[in-house]
Amino acid sequence: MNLTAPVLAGDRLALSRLLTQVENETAQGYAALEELFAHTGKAHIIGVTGAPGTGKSSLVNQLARYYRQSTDGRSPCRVAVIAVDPSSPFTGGAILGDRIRMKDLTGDPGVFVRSMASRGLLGGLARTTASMAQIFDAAGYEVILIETVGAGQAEVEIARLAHTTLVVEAPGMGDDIQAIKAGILEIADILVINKADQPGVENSERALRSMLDLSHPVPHVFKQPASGKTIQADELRPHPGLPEPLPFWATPIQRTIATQDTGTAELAAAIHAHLTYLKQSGEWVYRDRARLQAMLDSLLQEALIARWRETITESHYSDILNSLLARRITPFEALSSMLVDVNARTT
Ligand SMILES: Nc1nc2c(ncn2[C@@H]2O[C@H](COP(=O)(O)OP(=O)(O)OP(=O)(O)O)[C@@H](O)[C@H]2O)c(=O)[nH]1
Ligand SMILES: [Mg+2]
Repeated sequence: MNLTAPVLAGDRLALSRLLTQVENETAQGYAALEELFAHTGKAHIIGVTGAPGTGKSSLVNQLARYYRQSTDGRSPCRVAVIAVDPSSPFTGGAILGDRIRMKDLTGDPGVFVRSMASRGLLGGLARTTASMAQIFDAAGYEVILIETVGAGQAEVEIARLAHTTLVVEAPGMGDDIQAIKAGILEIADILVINKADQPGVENSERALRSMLDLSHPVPHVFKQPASGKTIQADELRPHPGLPEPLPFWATPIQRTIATQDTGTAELAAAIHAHLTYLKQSGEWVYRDRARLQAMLDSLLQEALIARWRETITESHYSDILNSLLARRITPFEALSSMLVDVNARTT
């Protein structure tokens, strides 16, 4: 059954089924992603990451509620939430907890909450999350909130998918340097100190601010691996008539108390300011391009490796591995002999 038409028409059951197909990497799921691709590129993808228990789900709940209200003359947005649970052994109960934390949102037809456990995912967390975000985007959800725990490689990859990344801290969560050690500050567009009702807020803010002062904004440069040419951000500016891009985005620190809905509007304002920055500076287009390039490169890599593996027998491959193991040849010698094999076959 083709699910793309009902998904585009706003059918929630079809959407739910399609998300499952994509999660299971079925052929129908892939086909639907292809069909929906032209409808993507509109949603504002917001990543919410941080250490366990800092209040990410509570915050996502408040933000979603905020976007559902029509304040400041804006009409309510349709909001999708993807809650990713990458470290199941430690946060086994997280998904159940999220259901409770986000119960305010159930029953609202303009909100769709989807939890995803990484266990058993075939294609990797980042890719599945990206595909799900694409579906929500095509289905007309203007805001997509993605919650991830921790600071691992998966979170950094998911942050790359987001237009705006919130890193959530809480006062007194042991060492504030924890997050910084993991390099998570580098991915933050907005730093949130949640649980601002608890002691130690000033200390956390001071520590974070001094870390921010130490970091320097980096100019945006994209590499084109194929040609080896580097594209300067300037060459990609979408409209020559746009105002000069702001030199950089200065990461703000926002305090919130998610359990009391304090600071939500201010946080939403900071998110909106970041969106405006992305659009006006042309960075929106750069990030879209970088994201699509990463997707294309990984597809290319997989396809080329698969094609190459077809040209070489398992026994030949293991002979070469054995020669490597015995130090009879070097890795580069192995590589060139294998590539010679391919060339001999294709010419
Ligand atoms: N005092 C206080 N408690 C909060 C605040 N925000 C969240 N909490 C509580 O902190 C606990 C964890 O909140 P969650 O929203 O589940 O945190 P999380 O970061 O999503 O947790 P994981 O997904 O398990 O990493 C819950 O008991 C919340 O009620 C806050 O601003 N102040
Ligand atoms: Mg959570």
